[in-house]
Amino acid sequence: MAKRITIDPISRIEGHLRVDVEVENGSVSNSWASCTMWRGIENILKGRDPREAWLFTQRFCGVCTTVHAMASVRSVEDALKLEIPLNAQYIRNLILINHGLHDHIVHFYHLSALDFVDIMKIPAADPAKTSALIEGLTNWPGNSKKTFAAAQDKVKAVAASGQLGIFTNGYWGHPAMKLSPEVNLLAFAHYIQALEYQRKSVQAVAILGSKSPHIQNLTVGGVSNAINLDSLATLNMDRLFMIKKLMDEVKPFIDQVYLPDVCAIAGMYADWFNYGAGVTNYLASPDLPIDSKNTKFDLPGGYIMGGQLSSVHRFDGFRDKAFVDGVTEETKHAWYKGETPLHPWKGETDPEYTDWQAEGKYSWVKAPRFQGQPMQVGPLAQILVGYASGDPLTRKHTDKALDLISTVAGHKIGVEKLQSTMGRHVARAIRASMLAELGEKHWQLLVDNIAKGDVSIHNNPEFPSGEIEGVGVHEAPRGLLSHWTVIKGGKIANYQAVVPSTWNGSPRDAKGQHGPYEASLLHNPIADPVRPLEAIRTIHSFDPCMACACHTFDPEGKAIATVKVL
Ligand code: NFE
Ligand code: MG
Repeated sequence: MAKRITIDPISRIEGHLRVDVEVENGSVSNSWASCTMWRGIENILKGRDPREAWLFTQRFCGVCTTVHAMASVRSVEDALKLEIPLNAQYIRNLILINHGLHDHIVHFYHLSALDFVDIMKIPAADPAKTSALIEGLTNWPGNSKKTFAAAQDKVKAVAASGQLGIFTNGYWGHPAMKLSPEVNLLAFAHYIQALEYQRKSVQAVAILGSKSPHIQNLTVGGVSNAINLDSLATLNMDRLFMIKKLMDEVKPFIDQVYLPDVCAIAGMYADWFNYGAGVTNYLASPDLPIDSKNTKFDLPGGYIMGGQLSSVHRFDGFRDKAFVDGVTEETKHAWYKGETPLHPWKGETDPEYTDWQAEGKYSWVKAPRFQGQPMQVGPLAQILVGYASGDPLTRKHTDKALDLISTVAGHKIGVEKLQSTMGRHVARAIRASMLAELGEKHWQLLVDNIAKGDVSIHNNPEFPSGEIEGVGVHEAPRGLLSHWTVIKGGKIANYQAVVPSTWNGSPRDAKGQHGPYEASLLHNPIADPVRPLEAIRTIHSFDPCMACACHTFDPEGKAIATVKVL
């Protein structure tokens, strides 16, 4: 007899996610992912000026605000066929890179590492042994015995107080926790250091974007960062070097701490390369354009169906025909009206709440499909598309990571193994190391372009009286983001956001096909149904953001909590 476990809310994510799993013989046999809130910002946009849509859309989320600003201006620019000055492309790219770095660091250390790291084992660690473990492997100054002893003292003080604060409700002592006290201490010391480094990346975003979250510097047509090297009030060498300094500090953290930590933990938990593959269709967008017309990119995009890396299709730009023609959203199992799959330009946002129904409607997330199939998006999709299509930067960083994981695991872990719960963590760390390298490149591109005397930052949009359609895509930290806009007489006639967590957190479609979260939970082991740590590991590996996914609040404010976790 299957036992139903409801986990509501899933915490250490953004927004409100409920997951139900049925467990039979210690393994998940059925699953549902449900987003329990809704806002309807897409409806608020109707009738508004397309030049201000980005200010609204970045309020979809409190985490990836910039990405919705970027996708929004790109959608309007696409409709207008507007070229973007090089300086504006590079400034935008630097924002996206630094935002991505902040996001990936936070996701690993603060939102998911404690699924694998048992901090309650730390008091038993020997800080000298922790330091000896990695001696000679990196030059990172934060790996001394003294640093580890200080981190251990923090944990001891918290434990002695009897009040675990933010560490209450963790699954400490769970049988699926496997690390030695020394490795737990290493990861926790880096958890504390990571707080400092994620902040540096946000600072770089804020210098260019005027603030973060919710940047202020975009325009439809470019950016508003006036460039004048002789002025104190504009983007000048002083500001540019502030950004460079921050990136120069974060890159070693990525290369010497984040990536090695993920690879070490992955090698020690190598069994997690065998669970959580779920939907093995992958979709990613090209990004970091390096020309004004958006035809050349530093990050590759495309799609892979059925896990067949040999059959990768690359997208040739933001508006690849296969992509634009292939996307629909459906609502058979989502709390919206309508049964027919709709292309986003024809999309509707018409709520119809029914309560949670296992066979009926059960989520505020729509079900996006590509060529009728559920698709997994995120760093894993991007790394697999890049690797399979021979992108040199992706290959370089991926091979380095796989070597390290294989050494720790004691057996070879190939690229195909990344199709798993652990693979999503590894892919995110690989992507971060690529972004850190590309940050240096795009900073130099910007400085060199300004040095040529080019200070152009904006091309003026002009709206025709007829109807035009645009799509704005961005490879956000959680994967492919697309904003679809229809403009009539200079006003927004329709607006739909198809967001990374909508793809991954999708409910079943009309054919009954599970979305990626749901599919990835199937066959996961569950050692203890009262403490379903393994289900949490798999869900967290996607880095869910339900605020983005449903763009909201349950009008009923209904709590159905059965299990709560850290
Ligand atoms: Ni709210 Fe987001 C990212 C976007 S995920 S975090 O990345 O877009 O749905
Ligand atoms: Mg939407």
